[in-house]
Amino acid sequence: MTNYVKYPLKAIPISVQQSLKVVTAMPRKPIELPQIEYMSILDEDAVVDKALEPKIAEEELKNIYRYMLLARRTDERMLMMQRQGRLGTFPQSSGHEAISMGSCIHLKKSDWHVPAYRELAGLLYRGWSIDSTLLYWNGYEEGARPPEGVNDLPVCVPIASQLLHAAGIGMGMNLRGEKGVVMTYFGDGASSEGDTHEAMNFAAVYQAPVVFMCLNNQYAISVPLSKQMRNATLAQRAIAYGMPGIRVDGNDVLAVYVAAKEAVERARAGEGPTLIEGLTYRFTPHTTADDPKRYRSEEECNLWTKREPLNRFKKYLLNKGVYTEAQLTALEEELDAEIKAAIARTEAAAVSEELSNPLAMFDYLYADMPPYLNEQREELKSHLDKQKAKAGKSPQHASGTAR
Ligand SMILES: Cc1ncc(C[n+]2csc(CCOP(=O)(O)OP(=O)(O)O)c2C)c(N)n1
Ligand SMILES: [Mg+2]
Repeated sequence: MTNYVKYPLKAIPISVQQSLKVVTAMPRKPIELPQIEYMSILDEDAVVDKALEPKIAEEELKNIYRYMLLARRTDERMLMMQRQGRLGTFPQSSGHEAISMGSCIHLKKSDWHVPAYRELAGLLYRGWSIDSTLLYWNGYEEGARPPEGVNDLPVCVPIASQLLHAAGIGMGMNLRGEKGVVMTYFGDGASSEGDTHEAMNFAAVYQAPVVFMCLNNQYAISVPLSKQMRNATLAQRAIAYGMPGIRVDGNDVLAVYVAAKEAVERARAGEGPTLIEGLTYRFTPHTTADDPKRYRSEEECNLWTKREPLNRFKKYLLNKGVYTEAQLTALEEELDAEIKAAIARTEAAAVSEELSNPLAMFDYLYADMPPYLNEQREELKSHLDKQKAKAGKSPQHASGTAR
């Protein structure tokens, strides 16, 4: 009778067990693993590495700058509005424009753009109006409706959940035989969520055409990177999943552009997902409700603010002769006027009968509303009618009140 050694799942004959022993007695040697690169092309003084500089058509350079600037000016105006009580709490996108624009510029309309919540530049570029952003952060779900003609998902606040959607969309495309790319965004904090692991593993196993763009801004609210991970880079996790990974200077739009272009080309060619880590810094508070002075030094913040992406790219464009100072001033004025008009439109819309009617919250969920919701709707309606009769006018939201 063979002498079996019990192994958790099945019985292994002693002879096999012995051959395993032989394997463990073999010399130790390093296992060859891919290397992780760091790439930076335009340094913080706007000095460009000529050998790495990508050839980008002037129109495309202008487009990238336009949407980076539009996002920055909108973000700054939104902060003032929030402080004036005209906007709800929101997360600023300032400082993250290079990661957003350097990557989504490579997408076709039919590709999928799956953002988190600091990709304002990319959203505006994809055709989302400034109005939609203002509505969204004032609590109106109308601001989450994607524009016609693009495959975009709305802003995603539940951390890392969008990565599963992105992996699923990519796997679905493969099953349907569609050729497209999914570009999705997440933070360093999100990288600690189980969802991130599941999304990357599935995307790699099924060779889904997904580009995972990590905005490593070194903080998850008040938690610094050192309390999120022990590894030197986030990009190196790509090795574990079996996909290419790279760390780029996330404040250098040219480096993001090159890394994202390569990743998108691989995805289109059926070569699966890529992880790109953009190293950047959140020089603003986490949201307008946060006070970063409580957990980090002003010195650190000032150091990184000097490295921010917009000014660096502006200097590059001026040096290259793509713009003159006068043209840039004119562009700023043009964009500021766009923002001003959008604010006027949305503040008027917010008090319109259509958007300010609280009964709308019952209207779009069920084709046939369950009886208990019908009852609640009737109760609210009679309450509002009474209020209306009392005030002699229709009930309205106070401006700046989130729903
Ligand atoms: C599933 C989930 N858990 C917790 C939160 C609360 N939350 C909001 S932002 C945030 C930190 C996210 O940090 P990071 O991924 O680095 O993104 P950043 O805000 O720095 O861009 C947390 C924990 C949430 N929105 N969703
Ligand atoms: Mg972060």
